[in-house]
Amino acid sequence: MTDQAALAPFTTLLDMELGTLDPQREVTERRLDDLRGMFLEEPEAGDSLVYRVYAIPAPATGANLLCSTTVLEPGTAGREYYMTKGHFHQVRDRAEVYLGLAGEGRLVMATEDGRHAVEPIRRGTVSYVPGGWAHRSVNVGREPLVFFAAYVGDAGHDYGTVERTGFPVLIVAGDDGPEVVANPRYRR
Ligand code: S6P
Ligand code: ZN
Repeated sequence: MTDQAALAPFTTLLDMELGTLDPQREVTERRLDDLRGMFLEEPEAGDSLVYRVYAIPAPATGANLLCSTTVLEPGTAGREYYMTKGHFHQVRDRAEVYLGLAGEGRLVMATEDGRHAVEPIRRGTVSYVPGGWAHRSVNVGREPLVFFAAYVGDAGHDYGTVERTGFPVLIVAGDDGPEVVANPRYRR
């Protein structure tokens, strides 16, 4: 008997504007303190909420899909917009799909050999994150950025590599809106 056989079908109600789930299960909160060292300029206030992840738990096996919504608050630290920590999947070739639900954001992706890509996130965008690409979302708007993600269940998360190297580019607030600039601290 595998986990798969033990899992009965179920439905979750997703609020497409707020990103909340009913029933609510696991919620992970990230505050500015959890993002220390990730912004070029250290934010002053330590306890502001930056994002919440609402998960739909399933067994973390390659036969399952893990799904979640992320609600990323608007705000800036220095010129950088609020963002997620960002990660590679521990099992590097595991892919992910992001479906934009509300707000205005960017999905920043990077490979370990230094290539990068920046895609929009807004209501209706479906972004494919291929295996081997680290991914971080950035809220460039004034409202919460809300998106749904689904990924292969045994992917796992490697936060350490991104913590060491950073991403090749940053998304900063320019005079005419968001700009993509080289990250002076990026180390491959
Ligand atoms: C999981 C997926 C998302 C993120 C979430 C928070 O593979 O990419 O659910 O976990 O957006 O970002 P992070 O980088 O803190 O996990
Ligand atoms: Zn991921």
